[in-house]
Amino acid sequence: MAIAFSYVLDRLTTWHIKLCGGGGRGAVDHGQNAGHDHSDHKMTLDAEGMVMNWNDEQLPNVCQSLNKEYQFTVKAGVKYAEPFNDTVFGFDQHEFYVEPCSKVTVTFINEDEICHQWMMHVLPKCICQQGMFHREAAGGAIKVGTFIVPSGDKTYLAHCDIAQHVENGMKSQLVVGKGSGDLTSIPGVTGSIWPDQYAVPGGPSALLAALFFGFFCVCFGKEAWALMVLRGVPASLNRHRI
Ligand SMILES: [Cu+2]
Repeated sequence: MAIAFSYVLDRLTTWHIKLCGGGGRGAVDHGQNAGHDHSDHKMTLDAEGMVMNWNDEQLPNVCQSLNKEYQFTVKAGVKYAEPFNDTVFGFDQHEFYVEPCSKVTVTFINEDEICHQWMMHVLPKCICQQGMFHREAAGGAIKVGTFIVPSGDKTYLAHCDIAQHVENGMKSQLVVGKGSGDLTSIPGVTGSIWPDQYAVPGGPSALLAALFFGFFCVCFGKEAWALMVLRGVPASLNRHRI
């Protein structure tokens, strides 16, 4: 029985890794990262993703009682990156404000066909194992998870941890109390540290010349091209005079 259960768990894990890009460019093989062994995390895992280190009851010692409860819905998908330069992946919202000592439930909806995540680090370990709340949803899946925020004012990064997703826009900030300042490169909130460059070879004058040439060709069509050839512009194409 134990062997059968182990085999099923192994197949399910392998399926999940394949489904979510494990082992490739987007690998999140936590078990093999030095110092990041998550094998003892509290975790639910199925074909649609996983929820890790949820907490819906353990308050920090300094919190006398639960302050408030919040319900957020977060959508993930490449279409949410469209309004922002320098991004490829995105969330539909990038800021969340909560009071300290509060319970936060996030419904995470993945609208893409690839796997996405919504996770936070550096939470106190007394209320969250390894200080990390983590959620992953396969393409088209929905995952719900709950955690409790600490008593202090702090701004936390909430992001997708798949390779190149956070670097390309899949990040947001959760502000507890007054927060500790905006994080960098949050789409729609703070500017990018390394904005993409869209330089035109030759500078603005070359761009104006190209636009003028295009306008000229559109307005005069074949006549313009024939005139250029007969006038020797460009000279290398001027073979019709021979
Ligand atoms: Cu992602």
